[in-house]
Amino acid sequence: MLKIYLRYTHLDKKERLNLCQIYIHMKKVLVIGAGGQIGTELVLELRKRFGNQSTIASDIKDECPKLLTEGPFVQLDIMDKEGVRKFIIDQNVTEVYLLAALLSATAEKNPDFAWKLNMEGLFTILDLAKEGYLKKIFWPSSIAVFGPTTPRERTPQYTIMEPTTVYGISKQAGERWCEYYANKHGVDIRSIRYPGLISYTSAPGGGTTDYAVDIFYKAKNPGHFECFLKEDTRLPMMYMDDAIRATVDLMEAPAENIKIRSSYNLSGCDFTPAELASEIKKHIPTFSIVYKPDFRQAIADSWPDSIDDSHAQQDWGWKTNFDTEKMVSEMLENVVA
Ligand code: NAD
Ligand code: AKB
Repeated sequence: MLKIYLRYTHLDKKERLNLCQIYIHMKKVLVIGAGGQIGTELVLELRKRFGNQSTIASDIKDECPKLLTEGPFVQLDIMDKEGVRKFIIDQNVTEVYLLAALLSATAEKNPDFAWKLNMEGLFTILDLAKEGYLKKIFWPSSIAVFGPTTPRERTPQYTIMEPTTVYGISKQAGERWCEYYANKHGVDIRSIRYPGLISYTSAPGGGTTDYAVDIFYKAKNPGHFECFLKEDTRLPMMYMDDAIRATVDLMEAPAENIKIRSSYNLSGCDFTPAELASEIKKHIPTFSIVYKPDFRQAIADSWPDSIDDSHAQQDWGWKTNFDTEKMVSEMLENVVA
């Protein structure tokens, strides 16, 4: 330990102590799908907390995202079961964050492939944990597990779940399998039902909530936005800072606190396109918006308006930091259009 402390003199004291922590716990994290909207920011946060070498970023894309070049990157296809197994076992990976998936809008265009990608990768990782190769897994679910028969307002953790999209069906099935592996095989799986995530570091990858990111770029340039949802479509949303903090906090919480092994409801803020536009207009008074709903409207109509996340609050101390107003200010400050 002293060797580590004395060798890395270019690091400050906190970073050296972090490195020692890694050594003690032999934490080796693999993020699969690291080149996407969540992965990019998640890898940066994991490396900030546990050191650059602690976290291997991986993606089917062969090029390491520019922001992630400070630490290891490997090209991995989650559908290549044997390749993924070999890498995890050979590299002594201890934790996996499995992010690779097709999101709601893209999945509707290619349902067979979406089902395959969203489910097969999960089994590969669950089985590695069952066999004792992994200590912990993070796998994200979504508000898409809910459907038109779910209570829309402050949707409870336990409620009717009849999703109507292939994406939602894959997330609901995934949740059931996660809980099954936890109960039957003692797998330490942790999961969050993310709402629509809003960020400026990496573009969103084909979801129904993507309008709430694109609107900021168009508000800055050209100052006009054509929205693919109706003006009064309320959806649960969350600023990426909150989502990343929640994810790492959940993964670092003591195992006995994690009472839910399917997936936790999580709430940030909620708004309609019209409300978001009016908040943006406070900063850019000339901003204009028109509404031209497309096939994504039906998906949005099947999802909740807002989420009750009291279980996450009770079990591992979750609390949101960003309301709509604060999120809009941060986005407009940081988006480069
Ligand atoms: P994204 O589409 O931005 O990123 C997914 C990444 O996975 C991409 O970089 C892609 O290249 C990679 N990938 C695709 N196929 C792969 C394969 N076969 N092997 C390895 N990598 C592959 O998605 P995201 O928004 O970052 O979402 C990550 C996870 O979080 C998904 O499971 C998604 O369902 C879930 N989620 C996201 C949101 C959101 O608003 N972003 C909300 C709820 C749930
Ligand atoms: C999507 O719109 O598909 C995602 C999600 C809420 O899961 N952002």
